[in-house]
Amino acid sequence: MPTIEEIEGLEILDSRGRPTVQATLTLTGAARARAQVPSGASTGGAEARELRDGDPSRYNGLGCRRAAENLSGEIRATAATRSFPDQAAFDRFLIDLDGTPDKRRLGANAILAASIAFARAHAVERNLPFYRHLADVAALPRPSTLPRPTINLFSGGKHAGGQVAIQDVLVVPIRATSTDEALAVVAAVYAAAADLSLRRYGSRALVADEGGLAPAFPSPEAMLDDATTAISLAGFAPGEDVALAVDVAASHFYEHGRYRIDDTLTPTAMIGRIGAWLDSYPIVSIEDGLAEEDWASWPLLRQRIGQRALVLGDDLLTTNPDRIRRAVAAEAATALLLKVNQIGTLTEAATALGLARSAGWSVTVSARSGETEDDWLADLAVGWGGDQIKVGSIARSERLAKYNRLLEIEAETGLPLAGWPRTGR
Ligand code: 2PG
Ligand code: MG
Repeated sequence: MPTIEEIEGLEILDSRGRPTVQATLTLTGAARARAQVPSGASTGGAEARELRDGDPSRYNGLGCRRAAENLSGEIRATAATRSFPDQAAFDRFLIDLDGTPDKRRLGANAILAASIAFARAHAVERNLPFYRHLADVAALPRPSTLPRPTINLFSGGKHAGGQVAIQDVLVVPIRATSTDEALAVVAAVYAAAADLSLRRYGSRALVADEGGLAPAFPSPEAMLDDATTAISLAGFAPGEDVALAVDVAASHFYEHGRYRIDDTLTPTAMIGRIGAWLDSYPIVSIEDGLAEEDWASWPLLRQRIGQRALVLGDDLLTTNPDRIRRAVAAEAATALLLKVNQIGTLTEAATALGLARSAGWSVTVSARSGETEDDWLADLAVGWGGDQIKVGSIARSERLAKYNRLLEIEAETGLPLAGWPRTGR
């Protein structure tokens, strides 16, 4: 293994105009790579902690200069001239150097940037496409499928100023057989939804944080109804050609044991409401249908809908091996939303992936609402055999960078799209 020659951190801006971190890592022999990290808005309570400067006079306290300095300073000083046998050893070094359980000292943002830049530099060194190297990092076979895109259509919750409680309604091109076809299908549904939003709400096609349309829906049901109508208007059969996925993001409207969605619902009533959505709309996946700490209710949700839709955990699991183990034991979910920055290193995220796979779960590899033009997520989703990828809408270049990279990988490999997972595990 080559030694590390240089690591540099830089504060850059994400798609919301908020600071984030970039790392550039050089190996002896000149292999050099950079990585930019994303940042969430509807973050789970158990996520690893980004380091923010807290200086109110700059970016409202959100600056990342200290995180960038930790890369150019302490991490560089300790890692440079050292050789690490593999990704796991480098990530272990970062975790130990930080010394906190949630990576708050050096910053999970700085640590993840270093972890991904290290992986990418080694892919360059090995002269391999990044997705192939990432498969090796996780000890996985060469990829045999590409992840099926699940693409944001309508936004609410924390991504759209809270005009409706649920956060995302996504389009799932279940019949498409290629990324190319999937994107064309979703673009047609998106265009139909934009027309519908104008006619129904007088809302022009201005977009929310992830590129989704965000008219003032009077209720979650109106949002689901309009999404189903848009599928038909675009000429597709709802539930046969194109289905829906919902990120309820219920942690963000959960207070004192109740769900404030419009009415204030008990967990049992919330599960009933979700069950009714599945009866009325072509929904194949429910993400964070319940709050991250409502552990007692998740198994009931799975019993109620698990035969018909994925029970996908985001805030519930935060890509955290301990939480995934607990959820597997409790039969709380059937699918993992994998976001590397929730846990902070590639190695820990690979452990999370392995646990989900051992439980027979499906895996959706996901971007964050605050993204950058970096496209490593596409390589990760391919290399790690993700069943689905969730990047946001089919608008805005921080999203399209990932779709464009998937198109490139598809053209290069000719791999087929992963089938929609069987539910009812
Ligand atoms: C989510 C993500 C992406 P955020 O909740 O799944 O949509 O949002 O990055 O704000 O946590
Ligand atoms: Mg989510």
